[in-house]
Amino acid sequence: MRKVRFTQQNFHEKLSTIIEEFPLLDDIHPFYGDLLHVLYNKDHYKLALGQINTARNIIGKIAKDYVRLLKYGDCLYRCKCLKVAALGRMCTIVKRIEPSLAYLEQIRQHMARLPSINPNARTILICGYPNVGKSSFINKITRADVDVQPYAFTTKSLFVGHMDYKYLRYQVIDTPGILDRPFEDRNIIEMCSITALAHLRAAVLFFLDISGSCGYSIAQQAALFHSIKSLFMNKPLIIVCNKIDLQPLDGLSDEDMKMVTERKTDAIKTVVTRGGNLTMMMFC
Ligand SMILES: Nc1nc2c(ncn2[C@@H]2O[C@H](COP(=O)(O)OP(=O)(O)OP(=O)(O)O)[C@@H](O)[C@H]2O)c(=O)[nH]1
Ligand SMILES: [Mg+2]
Repeated sequence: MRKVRFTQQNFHEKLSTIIEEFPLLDDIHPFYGDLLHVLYNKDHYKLALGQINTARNIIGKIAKDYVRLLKYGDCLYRCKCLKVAALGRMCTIVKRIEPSLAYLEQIRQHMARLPSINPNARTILICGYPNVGKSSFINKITRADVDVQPYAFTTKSLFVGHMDYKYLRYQVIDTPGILDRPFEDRNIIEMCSITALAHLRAAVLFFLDISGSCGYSIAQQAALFHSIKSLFMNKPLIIVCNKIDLQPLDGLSDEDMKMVTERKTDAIKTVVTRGGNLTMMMFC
């Protein structure tokens, strides 16, 4: 009886630790809740945890039943058989939840690598089309070391860096590029950025590559601005015109200039940068 109870307690402790230590999606900050949903799908996650909970209960029931039978066991041989059967059934239950355990382990490892973003800290969020120079900028102003490459979707997840300015600490978040396309077509990488924009109370820097060397025209970038404008609501917004070394602002065609300056009405400021250099020149 002691062996059966001991095994049940062991399984109970181990499985309870797993259930308790995985965050409950409804209890955590909506930013993390949504991010986990985007990355792993809420339903799969809940289902896996639910299966572990069920296994824990079944093991408890098996132990209770067999301990009762053992109490009335009439000979040692019979008791031994009952013990073997009890342990065997418990092991079968655990073997059955193996795929759920493997899935949760995968999520655990991935979660551990997520950046530690504090949703309540003073935050600057860098967003825009792919390849416009967002990561170059965060690398300049913080000690973050985000990969910079001359092609789109170099950044595939959120990155965080910190900087101090006038004795205040700022959390700076670099997001993957977003393409202007319908919401349903967006991939997981883009949805990370959308989640950050939707949930974090942050000052938003919207990057525009005015030289077009990113492979997208100013018109395309302006269209993206319009389609995600609702996510900027109630947030300080700054339009950053980047890569002015390749294309000075005054050299822009009238049409493009109009598109850049139109954004002014939405933004509190428009600034220009070169090579992520912080000597920003304000032109509005
Ligand atoms: N000439 C010039 N090139 C720049 C400037 N800023 C960034 N670049 C270049 O633009 C390319 C893309 O830069 P990234 O910082 O990786 O752009 P990103 O927006 O983070 O791109 P994704 O992560 O793919 O969304 C790199 O080759 C940079 O060297 C700039 O001010 N001037
Ligand atoms: Mg990047």
